[in-house]
Amino acid sequence: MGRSLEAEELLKLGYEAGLSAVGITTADDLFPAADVLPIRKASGLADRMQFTYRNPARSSSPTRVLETARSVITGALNYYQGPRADIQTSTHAEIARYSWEDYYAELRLGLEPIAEAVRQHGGKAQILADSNALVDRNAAWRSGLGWYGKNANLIIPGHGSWVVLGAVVTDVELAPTGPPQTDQCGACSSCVTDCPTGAILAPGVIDARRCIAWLVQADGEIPIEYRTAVGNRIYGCDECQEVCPPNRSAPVVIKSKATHDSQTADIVWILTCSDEQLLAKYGRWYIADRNCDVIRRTALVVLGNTADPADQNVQNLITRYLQHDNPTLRAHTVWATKRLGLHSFLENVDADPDPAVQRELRATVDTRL
Ligand code: B12
Repeated sequence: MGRSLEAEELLKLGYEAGLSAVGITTADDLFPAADVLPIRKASGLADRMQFTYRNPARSSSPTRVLETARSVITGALNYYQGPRADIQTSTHAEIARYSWEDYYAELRLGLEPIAEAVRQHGGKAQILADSNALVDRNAAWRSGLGWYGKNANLIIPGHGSWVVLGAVVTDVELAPTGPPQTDQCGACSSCVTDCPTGAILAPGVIDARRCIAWLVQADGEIPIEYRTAVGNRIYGCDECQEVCPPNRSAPVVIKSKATHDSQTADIVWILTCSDEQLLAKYGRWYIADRNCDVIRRTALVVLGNTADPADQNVQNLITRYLQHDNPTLRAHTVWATKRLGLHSFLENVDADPDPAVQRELRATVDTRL
């Protein structure tokens, strides 16, 4: 190994490669995540989520990523793009900002020169971007990049929480940055009061069973009591971030410009395309078991919440999905049909043998119009 690698050089490389914030922490186990993950799992707040919950001890330990790890270099990439494009039709749905484009690819490009410099000095380096190997917010928080907002997001001074987070785990010992930032939300609790489903139970505590970001990606049924709140969201939910004051003044630093087609999804297309077409377009999304019916189910909820019931395309979709092979889709279509006030379409499905569909037929639904 040549001369020793300085922390400052690595931070500089990260900034030069486009990262919005770069920091360093030790490879010690991550707290509070190591304590909090098992508690959230045991209390049910994690619902059926796997991710970092699959093996909390592993996801809280940088030395499980690299046995000889001594340091973790953390990086944040601001993906904010300013005001959203207008939703152009009643069958277009909103995609959360972090999924407009592949920001994890860009984040990785920012982390690569750091990993490369470590390797050139004879060290080992492992890049984590869009991985469940570590609790990213905890590593970034401990390296001083930002503070935990009441919405649990890491808020980075000057950038807000519109960032994706990643890391380089290395066996090189580096001077940590920091200290961890203390709360700067103060008395503001806009995210808590404006969450459409009341999913923020206490500062930093999200109940995944109510969080729309999880409800729209979890498989199975979207609980009936939250379907109206899903609104026009097909993937992710930005509400607790849109109302966050530091986020409203976030700078636009990313060079790319997401098109209308990247910011919104056409529900009619989603409900008529093949699995192959859907995965070709939205394969970057987390889709459990690559089961496209999960996305179609959410699309049916959006249809009920936003579409024009007089639209022939919408009526055709209702007719078609009331006869779908998948009972979960039929059940959600019954809900959408009632929500659109198209009750007469349900006359022929009274005898549906599926218990979930029967439950939906009996349920009371507020008609939208
Ligand atoms: C599972 C997961 C989810 C789940 C659960 C979210 C959650 N809150 O845990 C779901 C699917 C709901 C989700 C949603 C979103 N996610 Co997500 N998700 C993850 C993932 C894979 C693991 C997170 C995790 O381990 N959570 C475990 C729990 C225990 O952690 P926590 O809720 O953050 O809890 C912390 C706080 O409670 C804090 N804490 C402890 N005590 C106290 C006390 C106080 C007073 C406070 C304020 C905090 C606090 O410490 C805890 C441990 O770190 C990470 C990627 C990764 N590998 O880390 C991305 C990640 C957290 N998600 C991210 C994003 C962008 C989102 C969404 C914004 C996407 C969207 N627009 O829909 C939403 C935001 C929802 C929210 N408000 O949290 C980013 C967050 C970036 C940031 N600035 O924080 C990450 C880091 C992905 C990435 N690498 O960029 N996500």
